[in-house]
Amino acid sequence: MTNDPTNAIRYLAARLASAREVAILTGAGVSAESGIRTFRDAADEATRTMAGLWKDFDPAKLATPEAFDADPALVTRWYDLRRRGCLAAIPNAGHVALADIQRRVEAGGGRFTLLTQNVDRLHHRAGSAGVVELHGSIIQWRCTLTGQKLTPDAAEFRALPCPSPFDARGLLRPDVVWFGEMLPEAALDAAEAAIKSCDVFISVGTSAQVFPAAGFVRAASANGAFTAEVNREPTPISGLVDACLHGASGELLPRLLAAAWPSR
Ligand code: BV8
Repeated sequence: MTNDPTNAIRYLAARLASAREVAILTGAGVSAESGIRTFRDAADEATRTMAGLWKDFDPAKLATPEAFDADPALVTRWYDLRRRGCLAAIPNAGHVALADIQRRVEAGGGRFTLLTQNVDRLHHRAGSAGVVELHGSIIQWRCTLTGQKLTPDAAEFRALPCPSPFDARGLLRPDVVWFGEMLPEAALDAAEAAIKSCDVFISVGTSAQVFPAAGFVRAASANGAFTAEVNREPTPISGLVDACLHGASGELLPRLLAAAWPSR
């Protein structure tokens, strides 16, 4: 395992350029440079807008079915604030580099899977294709009774909680996976397939604390994949991976792309 970003970039780039199948897992850190608050970092200038709500509440407590049942208005308000922040955010250089890496791998006949824990859909807007949303999407909401989905416009919700247009007895909830809820089966199947067959697995911008996603690197490594981490600070998987790039993904991912595919 190497720690120096420059050497590690060269080391990982060589693997990436010759990979048959690449799987990349992303977390909230990838969207931090787009001004979207991460879950476990201290509030900083870029995300001051949301610090108010975050300052007083523990996301892990609000991101649960129990919190919604207990106070649907508060949870709806928190998610609607985050939703509008995500809609206003712009994909950053890290998102764009990941979309470019996918195009390069696929142009060379390789397979590429992007697994994201993020719910902001910035990967989609940056041009990534076939994104696997492990924890759903905050842009889409669904009826608590019928499960029917809709995408609200960018305006603030007028009523808190929001009545469901599909069934007057229901409410609208964000189409995300809360703690204690199962991940979508199709997403888990896609993750399992990628982890089994990839020869390069990269974890980007995640504290590797939320399962089952936090276990993916270990599983990929056990299946023989070359594993790497791109993260601002060390995490519980830093000692496990073959290459560690510590720094901002918005800076490191474009460097990795350029090193793997020097501009032709
Ligand atoms: C499940 C959607 C089976 C909502 C999220 C008790 C009962 C039930 C389950 C459990 C339980 N105890 C434990 C569990 C399992 C639980 C879990 O893992 N808990 C943890 C806290 C221990 N998991 C679940 O419940 C999952 N479901 O297991 O189902 C089951 C069912 C019933 C009973 C038993 C089992 C569901 C998990 C999904 C939860 N939903 N999000 C929402 O968004 O509000 S999770 C949430 O955390 C986000 O998705 C987020 O992405 C994810 C992980 O966090 P990170 O992405 O890693 O973000 P974080 O802030 O932590 O870290 C950011 C990192 O980026 C940092 O390291 C930072 O240094 C770095 N960084 C910052 N800036 C940059 C950067 N890196 C690079 N560049 C930068 N610029």
